Amino acid sequence: MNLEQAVVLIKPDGLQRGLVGEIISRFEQKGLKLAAMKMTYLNDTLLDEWYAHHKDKPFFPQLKSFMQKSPVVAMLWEGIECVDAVRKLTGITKSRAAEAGSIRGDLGMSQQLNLIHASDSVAMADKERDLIFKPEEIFHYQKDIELFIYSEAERA
Ligand code: FUP
Repeated sequence: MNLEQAVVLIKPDGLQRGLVGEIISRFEQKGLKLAAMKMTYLNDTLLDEWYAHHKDKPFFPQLKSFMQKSPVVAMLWEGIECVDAVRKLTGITKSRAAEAGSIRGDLGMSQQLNLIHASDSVAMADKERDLIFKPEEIFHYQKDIELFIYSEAERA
């Protein structure tokens, strides 16, 4: 079983627009398992690490300032090939061009105010999980419904 975890942040625009419940529902309804969730402020040091690959881009200062406009809701979702599944639910970066049916495609118009962040690889997910969650904030529990979410072969 290729169990993965993916970090999702509901960004300040998602929180301010009252879309927290709607966004969580999308991941719940998909059949993913919630392993951690909290509200937090993202400080400068964390954002420099988080977006290290964007630090020389012209939009970086604005992106950082936007991400600090309010708290964010940080979540860790778990499932088989979860990173890819979460990215598909998220949609492409520019919300107004994102696929209908995706969170960004259904709920947003902006490229920067694009509602959520989603880990883009397993390696990034691991890095982001360690940056945002303490080990004791991550929960390991049985979810019996998984018998009806994955086949026996997939769960083996
Ligand atoms: P994504 O993985 O879809 O969140 O997108 P990227 O890693 O390419 O970009 C990270 C964030 O930078 C985006 F969510 C929004 C912001 N961004 C801009 O503000 N302007 C740009 O031109 C590109 C990205």
